[in-house]
Amino acid sequence: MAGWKDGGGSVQEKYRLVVVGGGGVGKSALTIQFIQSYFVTDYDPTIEDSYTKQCVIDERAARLDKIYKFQRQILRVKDRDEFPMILVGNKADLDPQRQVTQEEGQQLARQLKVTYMEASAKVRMNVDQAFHELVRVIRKFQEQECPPSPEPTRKEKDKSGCHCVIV
Ligand SMILES: Nc1nc2c(ncn2[C@@H]2O[C@H](COP(=O)(O)OP(=O)(O)OP(=O)(O)O)[C@@H](O)[C@H]2O)c(=O)[nH]1
Ligand SMILES: [Mg+2]
Repeated sequence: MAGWKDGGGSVQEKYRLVVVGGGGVGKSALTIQFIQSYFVTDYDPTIEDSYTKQCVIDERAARLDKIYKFQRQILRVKDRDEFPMILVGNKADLDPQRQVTQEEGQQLARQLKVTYMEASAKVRMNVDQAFHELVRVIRKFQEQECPPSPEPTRKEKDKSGCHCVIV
């Protein structure tokens, strides 16, 4: 997280969120629904994308073992045993064609020690909530890691990192 001051003199927090998951699970659709509030029906596989959105939060599936691999890789790259993540099961509007039950999703999330949410980019269900929840998880993690000090050093301010949401 990096902090900067806007024109009004108040400090705004900046979070870098990453959406990872298998091809076609709806990572772009969820992100575009969150940022631009519309549903992309076409499937155009992403090579690389990034988006920016300002918002105020609280005033201030394919095979499951796919997911283990993502978490392991993120923890390895971050060189940590824990990192802020949530697990999101997208395409909840396609309930009759469900391949992963809610219970399986919840069980996996318990094993990964992360929050589980079901969402739908199509009907805009739990889209904002998923991204907002991730920011809350990051905030909690950062408070535990480094309780706020009155004057962070420049070096501390520059320690911005990525925080992940898994689909
Ligand atoms: N019914 C339904 N379709 C969805 C939903 N989210 C995405 N889709 C569709 O699924 C397809 C793939 O969505 P993308 O968002 O492009 O998938 P992606 O995870 O970004 O895929 P890659 O970039 O290849 O990794 C598109 O045709 C979307 O319209 C959803 O919540 N419900
Ligand atoms: Mg994509």
